[in-house]
Order: sequence, then structure tokens, then C-alpha cells
Amino acid sequence: MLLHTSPASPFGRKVSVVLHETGLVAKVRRRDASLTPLAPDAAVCAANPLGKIPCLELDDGSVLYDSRVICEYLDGLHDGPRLFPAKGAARFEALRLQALADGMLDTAVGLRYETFLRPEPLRWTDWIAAQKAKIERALDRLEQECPRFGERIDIGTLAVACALGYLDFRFAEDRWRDGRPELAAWYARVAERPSLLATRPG
Ligand code: GSF
Repeated sequence: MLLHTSPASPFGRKVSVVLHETGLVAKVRRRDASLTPLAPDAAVCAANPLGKIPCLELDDGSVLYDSRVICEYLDGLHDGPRLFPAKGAARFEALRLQALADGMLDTAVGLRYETFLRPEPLRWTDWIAAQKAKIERALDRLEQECPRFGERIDIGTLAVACALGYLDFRFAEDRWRDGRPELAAWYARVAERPSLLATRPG
């Protein structure tokens, strides 16, 4: 299998974290692509018409995207504890939490494009403020929910860790930990997992 990704991609990091958590790192070759919506990567576009990473080329020639699909596919290839609960409330809680984390990432990546790709005169400050407000609301909700995470490791909590790691990487000046002691304490613990230590952005 060939994974098109990049060290700075938080969605790509989620896939890499899953590879480490499931013991599948050696099964996947990695190709780091440097791309933006304005400077797409030809090999990525040939695999994924959306031109987005991560995308995973399988040995039979088929391609999987996006990160949610790739992670659930990988979770079916190992014999360890499932990161995607098979059914019931646990499944939909994990999927909902992943959706919250991925939504934070979509918003944060969009903000990054807005502030470093879009020419200064074309930036829209009301839109930027509205996107930042979405992330703040999501962080406040996670502050309320995380005491119930306990030691739970699934695609939801791992996606949250990747989202918080991306805020540290690209939006450190927004100091997400201020006023969120529970979330900061939870993240300090989970960030010590080998899968997260091995995939820190940079
Ligand atoms: C989002 C991937 C994405 O936005 C997923 O994999 O879950 N829903 C998708 N990837 C970004 C790079 S990133 O992770 O910062 C990307 O490929 N941007 C290039 C583009 O053309 O949008």
C-alpha cells in the first residue's frame, strides 16, 4: 500500500497514528507530498480527483480516501482492539467525536489557507472570526466532555488528539489551553502515547 501524506497534515497524521496503534506501519509505504489547493500534486490528483491528502493506494490498484475511510479500512487489517467500535452507541460516539475533531481540522486548515494563501486585500475578517468561533465552541464542548473520556482510545479520542496537536502546531498563539484545564490535562496524558509521539507534526 502507498500512503500519500505529509508531515504537516493533521488528517495524514490521524492515519499515521492509526498505523502505529494497529501495528501496520511496516505494511504501508509513505510518499510525502507538498501541495496546496492552488498548487496541487499530480500524483495525488491522479489518485484522488479532489487533490487532497491523505489518500491510500491499495495493492490491487484501487484508492481510498478520505482519512476517515482510510482509518476504518486499516482498522480491519489487524487483530488488536478495534479503534472503530463495531456497532451500537460506542460506535456512533466514536464517529461523532471524530466528526467534531475533523470539523475543527477542516476549519483550522481553512483558516490557514485563508491567512497564508489568500492575498491580504482579499481576506475577509468576519469569515475568519466566524471560523475561529467554531473552533472555540468545539474546544469548550471538549472541555465539558473529556472528563468522561477516561482512558478510552478509539478513532474519536485519537482524532481529538490530532486536532489539538494541530492547534499547537499552527495556532499556538491562540493558547487553546487557557480556561480549559480538563482538556489540557487529558491531552498531556494522551500525547505521551507512542503513536502520537512518533507522529508529531513538523
Ligand atoms: C480532508 C483532507 C485535507 O483537507 C480527510 O482526509 O479527512 N476530509 C479530508 N487535506 C489537506 C491537507 S491537510 O491535512 O492540511 C489537503 O489535501 N489540502 C489540499 C487541498 O487541495 O485542499
